[in-house]
Amino acid sequence: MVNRGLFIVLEGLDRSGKSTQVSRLHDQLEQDGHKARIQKFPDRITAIGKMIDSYLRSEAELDDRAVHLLFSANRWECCQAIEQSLQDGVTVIADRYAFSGIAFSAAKGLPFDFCASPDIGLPLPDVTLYLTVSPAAAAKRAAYGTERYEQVDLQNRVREQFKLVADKVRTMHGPDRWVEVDAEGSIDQVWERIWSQVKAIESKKGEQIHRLWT
Ligand code: T5A
Ligand code: NA
Repeated sequence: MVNRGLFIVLEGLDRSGKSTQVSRLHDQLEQDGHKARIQKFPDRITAIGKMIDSYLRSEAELDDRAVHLLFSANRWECCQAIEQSLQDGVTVIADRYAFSGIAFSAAKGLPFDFCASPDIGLPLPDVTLYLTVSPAAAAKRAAYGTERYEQVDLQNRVREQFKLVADKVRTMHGPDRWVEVDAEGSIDQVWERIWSQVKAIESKKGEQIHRLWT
């Protein structure tokens, strides 16, 4: 029987360097002979993803709760494929996941428990690497674009909500499921920190997949 793949999530504020590191991790794993694939959330390709995309680009208006549920539905529609990949021995690297779902919607003012509940039962990542950058360092990177949530005051509220999300993950699933990674410094420096964390979870390939928030 093949070992299952690992389920690794990268989270962080906008511009923390997630996508850069996700693709680097993917390339390194393949170079080392592992099977790996990237799953971006939101997945803007599906019918639900297209609605989310037009909302984020401010081409459509949606009720806060409705769009929150769309982000969650977007994860549920990808969840079978994720589990299949893991069973087939493919490591899945997710660029954001349910944790962004809570942090952004709660930062807009929705109740935290409401934000967490639609994702109950999704596959639990083996580890979530939370990339931390100070607001000042993030602002020095490529300027925020025009997407809906790319504003400094909202990002500061999102950062506060991510602290509560981290507490919930550590309390319910154990401290090793949520790891903060200092994302300041060069891309190479951040990469070294990420790679050492990924190497530390190899043994989880023998464990069964758990369920989020259960
Ligand atoms: N959202 C998402 C919800 O509200 N609910 C949900 O459930 C989910 C899943 C879109 C929005 O959706 C919200 C959150 C978001 O606001 P997205 O598509 O992931 O989410 O957002 P993107 O705009 O694609 O990605 P980010 O803006 O978050 O950027 P990344 O991926 O963190 O950063 P990256 O790698 O693209 O890098 C940004 C810039 O910085 C440079 C890069 O070259 C690039 O120019 N950079 C560095 N510069 C200096 N030093 C380093 N170490 C650097 N690393 C990267
Ligand atoms: Na990104």
